[in-house]
Amino acid sequence: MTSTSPAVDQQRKLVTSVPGPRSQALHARKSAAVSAGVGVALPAYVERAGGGILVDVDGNHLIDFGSGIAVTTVGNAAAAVVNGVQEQAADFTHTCFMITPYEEYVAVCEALAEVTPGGHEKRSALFNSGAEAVENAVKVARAYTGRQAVVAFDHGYHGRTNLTMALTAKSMPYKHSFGPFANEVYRAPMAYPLRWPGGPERCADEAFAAFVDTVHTQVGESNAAAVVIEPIQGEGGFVVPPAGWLRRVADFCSEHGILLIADEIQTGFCRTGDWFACEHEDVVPDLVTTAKGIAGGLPLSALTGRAEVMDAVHVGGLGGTYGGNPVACAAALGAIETMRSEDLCGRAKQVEALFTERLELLRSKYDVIAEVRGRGAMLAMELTAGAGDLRPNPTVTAAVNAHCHAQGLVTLTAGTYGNVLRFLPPLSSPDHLLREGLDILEEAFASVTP
Ligand code: PLZ
Repeated sequence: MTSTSPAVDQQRKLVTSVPGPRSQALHARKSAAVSAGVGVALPAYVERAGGGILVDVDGNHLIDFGSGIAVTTVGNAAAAVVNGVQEQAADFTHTCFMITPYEEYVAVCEALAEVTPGGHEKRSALFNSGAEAVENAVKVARAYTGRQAVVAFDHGYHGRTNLTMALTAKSMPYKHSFGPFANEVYRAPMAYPLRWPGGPERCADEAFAAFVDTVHTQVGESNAAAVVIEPIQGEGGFVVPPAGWLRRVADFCSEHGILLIADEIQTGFCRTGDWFACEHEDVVPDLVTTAKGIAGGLPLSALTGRAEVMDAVHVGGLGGTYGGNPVACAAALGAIETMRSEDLCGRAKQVEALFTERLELLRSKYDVIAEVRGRGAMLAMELTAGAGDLRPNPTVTAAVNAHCHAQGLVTLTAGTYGNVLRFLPPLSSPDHLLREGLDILEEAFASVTP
């Protein structure tokens, strides 16, 4: 356990069913007050959290394998984040950086220049959500290149705003009934080894050829402003492209003056065992979008890129009332400091070793588990019909997930077909909770598979 979470007892404890009566009462209020469009995966209402535990209003201590979708990488209510937030909130909560600026915004941009891939000169701009960072990446790429088209990938996820819905691949629940979508967005096949028609061995070559073909025939190289890619896909099911594929995409982009936008919103900030997932592939993107793990739970996102690209925008072209809010910036400075001082990249690699051994054991036992994949503390298993039949198995996925929830383990699903269980534990979680969570997962498979 890290030093960031002393307050919450680091033990799983179930004192009621999950969700318990108080959570159920709150959920009834939720249904009467909150739009039905806002779904809830596990209606256990949280009161406190820290280390690897979420405490609900009934007093249940749940093991967290989700980090609020890869956000609380440094742990919930991490000490440096809490201190930064408290001090900053007492000093001032808002001025609007575009009106009267403050040091914390500049300091976050300096930190981003240090930790993002590449030693070149960089500039950043700060926003509130991941989707907003992606939207601004497209704006900057268009302004710099004077071109309009943007290429995204099958199974990709980039947000819920109009432009990012267009970039996101999956219809239900993200796009269904919400069109029309922004135009000049094109989609290329993703290098998805398990599901590549020619098989995993041919995936790298054939997927690269298909990408080149899409750009050449459907877009035209000279019309393409940017290619937007998650180096490991998040919502799409933790799809890890074959080694070398991203490098080839990057080289193709630079050959044709197309900017490479790496969406590291889910993969960034130590999650995969490196500061950013592109590093593993030795790829230096022109623009990087970050959010989630950046500020330990406060809403903050960033766009970081080559100085000449980021500075190509006219003065006043980027901004927003709250972008780079001082309290969120103070939280980010605390979170980044914690990642450094506690070597959370190293911790993510330990988590990978601990999980991979257990998940592979499960895969050898249950043939519905077609693949274990991911990197660092971003790991997943894809469930299929079994015995070489790759038809997606969302039914067993949902049953395993529900069993985990009832036992006090917060797991998440993902994937275009809803057949991926994904694991994103906070890097502040002690080993004994990770092991206990994996025990519960094992019981879940034993109880739901015939
Ligand atoms: N890009 C790669 O993972 C957010 C979304 C969950 P926002 N992923 C979780 C949901 O159902 O809304 C995400 C991401 C990648 C962009 C985003 C968007 O980030 O902060 O949710 O806007």
